[in-house]
Amino acid sequence: MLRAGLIGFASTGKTTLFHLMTGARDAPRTKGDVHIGISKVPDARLDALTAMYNPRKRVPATVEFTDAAAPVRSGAQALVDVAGYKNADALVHVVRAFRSVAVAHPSGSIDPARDCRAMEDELILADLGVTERRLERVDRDLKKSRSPELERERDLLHRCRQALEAGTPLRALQLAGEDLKRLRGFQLLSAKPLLVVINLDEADVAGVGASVERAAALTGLTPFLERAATRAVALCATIELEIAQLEPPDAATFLGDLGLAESGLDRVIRASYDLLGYISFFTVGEDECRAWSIARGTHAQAAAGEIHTDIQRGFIRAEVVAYDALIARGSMAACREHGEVRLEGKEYVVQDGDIINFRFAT
Ligand SMILES: Nc1nc2c(ncn2[C@@H]2O[C@H](COP(=O)(O)OP(=O)(O)OP(=O)(O)O)[C@@H](O)[C@H]2O)c(=O)[nH]1
Ligand SMILES: [Mg+2]
Repeated sequence: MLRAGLIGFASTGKTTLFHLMTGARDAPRTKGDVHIGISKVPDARLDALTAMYNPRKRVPATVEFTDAAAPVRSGAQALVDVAGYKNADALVHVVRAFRSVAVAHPSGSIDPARDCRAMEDELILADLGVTERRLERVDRDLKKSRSPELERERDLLHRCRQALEAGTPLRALQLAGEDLKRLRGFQLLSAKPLLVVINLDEADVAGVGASVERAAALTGLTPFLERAATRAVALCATIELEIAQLEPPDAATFLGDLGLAESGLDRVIRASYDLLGYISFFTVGEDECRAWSIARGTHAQAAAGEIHTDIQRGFIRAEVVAYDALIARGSMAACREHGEVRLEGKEYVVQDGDIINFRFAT
């Protein structure tokens, strides 16, 4: 499951977006609280597979969202120790571009570019603190006993500190292999892929549509968004929330009137998947049709581990058929007849849309 933490200054629309994404309809959240909700990933392919198998259960992939009230003074520092942020795969920065005079802006004016830079500084500052503390600990440990792993960790921490001091978020560091894994282990906020959600004004939605370029130009965010590992989605959270409460045909009409092909929920989820390089594979049967999310490039055996560690451990083979082939042939049996069900080993790189039956020994 993909985990995303919503961040942003006070009253930018984080909780509104949280409601949109998770469908949570409960009482207003109290300040200082952290809330976690689950969003079901909309997936037309899972719909088609469900229609084919008519299973007892349809289980979509899920994204877990964490929403905390904006830390008023302590900034991102307050998020450093919150599990939902520390463990997040990505951060979603909700930036206020809506103008409503009814909602006060803590900085007194609407300026999305300023807020994006300020949030970046907050993340960097918070990471600098964590990096310093970690470095002190590693140095202390190294005095007691030398180990090559600790030395590599220290070198990487030095690199992180250098980048942070220069005002560079760690997600912009070009790391690979073990260092990338180590960096993830540090759980630093600026190292996480960042999705910027531009919370548009109601009056701007029709002109912008789903175009991030137009939204960025309108809100002065173009230079900021040209950075690496940063993607954006433009939507108006309050309008999207209204639309989400309509019956599907009405919702489609409303979206169409605004020049939108997809709901805000769909766009935020898809952008998150793209940002993280996540893909889906499916397991099918009469009992259950289910979508699973994995990072692009994941091998079959590791993908099996998403389902159950026993399947990963006892992995023998993966029976794989491409989604398009299954839909074109109309059934698994027809795919088998035409030799379209492949037997793959543990090193097979799972492709987006693969339908997999894992064979394993218990
Ligand atoms: N006009 C307008 N108002 C919005 C929009 N999104 C949110 N708001 C309003 O702004 C106020 C704050 O929204 P929230 O979603 O609670 O913001 P938040 O970021 O969770 O705020 P904190 O948790 O207090 O930091 C509410 O009154 C929302 O109705 C929007 O797109 N347009
Ligand atoms: Mg809130």
